[in-house]
Parts: sequence; C-alpha cells; structure tokens
Amino acid sequence: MTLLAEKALHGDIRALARIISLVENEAPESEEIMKYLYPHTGKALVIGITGSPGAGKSTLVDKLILEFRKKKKTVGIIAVDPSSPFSGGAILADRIRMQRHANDPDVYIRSMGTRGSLGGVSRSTREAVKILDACGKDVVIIETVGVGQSEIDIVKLADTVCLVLVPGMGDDIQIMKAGIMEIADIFVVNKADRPGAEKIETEVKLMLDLIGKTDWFPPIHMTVAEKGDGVAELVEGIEKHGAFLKQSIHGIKKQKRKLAEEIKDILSRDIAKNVEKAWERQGTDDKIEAILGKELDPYTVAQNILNNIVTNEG
Ligand SMILES: Nc1nc2c(ncn2[C@@H]2O[C@H](COP(=O)(O)OP(=O)(O)OP(=O)(O)O)[C@@H](O)[C@H]2O)c(=O)[nH]1
Ligand SMILES: [Mg+2]
Repeated sequence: MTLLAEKALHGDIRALARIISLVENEAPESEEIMKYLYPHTGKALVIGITGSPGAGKSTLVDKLILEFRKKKKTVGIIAVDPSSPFSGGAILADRIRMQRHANDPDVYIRSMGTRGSLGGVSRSTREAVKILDACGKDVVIIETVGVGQSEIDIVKLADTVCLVLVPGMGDDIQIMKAGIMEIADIFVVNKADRPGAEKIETEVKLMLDLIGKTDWFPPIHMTVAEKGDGVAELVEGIEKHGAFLKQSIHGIKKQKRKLAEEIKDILSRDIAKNVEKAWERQGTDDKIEAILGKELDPYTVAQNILNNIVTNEG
C-alpha cells in the first residue's frame, strides 16, 4: 500500500486515481495510505466553487484552470455531485467543459458521485483534496452545486469559498437563506453580460452589511465565464484571501476549527464501525430478555456497551 502512495507522491497519475477510488469506496487500506500521505499535505490552495445549478461554475472552473496554468501552477479539480448516486450527465458535461485540459499532465480532473451516506461524501471529498495536495497540486478546486447542508459541508472543506450567483434567478436568495452566505469568502456574479448583474451586486452588498462581517469583508467579482472576463481579477481576489488566511488570527482559527471537525468526523466513523462489532460481542439475548421483562432498560444496556467500547474497544 505504501508503494502505491509512494508512486502517487512521485507523480504517478494512475496511482493517484487508484488511491482516490480506494478512499471513495472506504476501502480498509485507505486509512493507512492517508496516514502515509498526511505529512505531505498543507501546501495547496484549496478553492470551493458553489452556486445554483447552471450558474456557470464549470465554465468558470475551466477558465480558472487556464489562469492558474498561465502562472505555472498545477491544478486538481474535484467535481462533486451530491444529488445523484452515480456519475451522471451533469458531470459528463463538466468533463466536456474542461476537456481542453485533458492532455495537460499538470491538470487532474476527477468527478465524485455519492456512495454511501452524505457524511461519506464530504469525507471522501476531504480525503481526495488531501491526496491531490500531497501529490503536489498547487491549487485544488472543488465544484459542487450549493443547495443544501451537505453541499455546504463539502464546500467548507475549502480555504476559500466562492459563491457563484447569476442575474435573473430567483433562487439566489434561497441559497443565501440556506446559510451559504455566511461561509462565502468571495462572491462571483457570473453571466454579467446579462441584465440585472448590478442589482445582484447591490443585494449582496446589502446582505453583507446586515451580516456585518468583521475580519474579512468578502469582495464581489463580476465575471463572464464564457469569455473569461473578470477571471484574472477573480484569481487575484482568491490569492489575496489565501494570503489573508496565512497571516491572520482568523486564518489560524479557521484551520484549527477544520482540524477539529476532521477529527470528529474520523471519530464518528470509527465509533459507528465499533457499534456493530460491540453489538455482535455484547448484545446478548439475555439482555434483550431482561429488557422485555422490564428488569433492564435499553438506555442502561446501551450505556454499558458504550462504556465497554471506550475502555476496551467493545
Ligand atoms: N451568458 C452567459 N452564459 C454563461 C456564462 N458562463 C456560463 N454560461 C453558460 O451557462 C450554462 C451553464 O454552465 P455550466 O458551467 O455548466 O454551469 P454549472 O454551474 O457548472 O452547472 P451545473 O454543474 O449543472 O450546476 C452553459 O450553457 C454555459 O455556456 C456567462 O458568463 N454568460
Ligand atoms: Mg458544473
């Protein structure tokens, strides 16, 4: 297994792809690999791109790749589609939109569908980000459709979250209500070639005033992703936010918070695994009988099993 990780660290794309599949499938060996890769993580600039369906996220990501490649940066892209259990049409379209980069060895594009629980999606996405980071990608971009809590969880994995809004779509306000407004570090008004772009800009400014962000006031970038207009400025904005995170207390706090979330995530996965094991070992028929006879109650039984998990792993 470490051989596979070693290969990926040395730029072997197939090894890299294989490792991402292993974590996506929650293969038993994936934890060992993640431990091996961990010391190599922490260098990439991780960008989250979210927004309503059809806002132009993939078109924008395609142009972001171009900008970063101009700066000689290597890029990894993870396109997440939490709404569908399979890699469906939308993801295929993403691939087509970004296809011109397919032959560039310094660009790696991966789509991830949902397997298992929603918590599992953000977990495997987080691990995929780490893998790309460890394997030397300077920039990692996560694209996801931002409508619900699970998508917010995914985009929270990023250092810099860009929320893509478009003129003339009523559901932008919906996204703001869903809480994503609070986690956006940068607002992008895409399709600025359409009427109503300024109106959105004003609305966002008003909202931001209401929220009253203190340490970082999110900038609003106007883009026409199809033509690439405003994308170079957006990259500047993203890099500025990255620099802000590096030298501010806010950035350190954010990093610590993310780490705590990660540990809790790993813990709940491990505990969940142990629940089954513990039940197999300790969930005897006697206990069930005792509960049926009202000599015991399920709370006490569960508490006793839990105590045993904690003291001797079930
Ligand atoms: N007029 C205009 N159209 C754009 C612009 N950017 C993207 N589009 C178009 O908007 C449509 C959706 O673009 P995508 O990039 O697939 O949008 P998306 O947000 O990735 O979509 P999903 O991943 O399906 O949610 C495509 O037809 C694009 O050509 C823009 O700046 N102006
Ligand atoms: Mg897309």
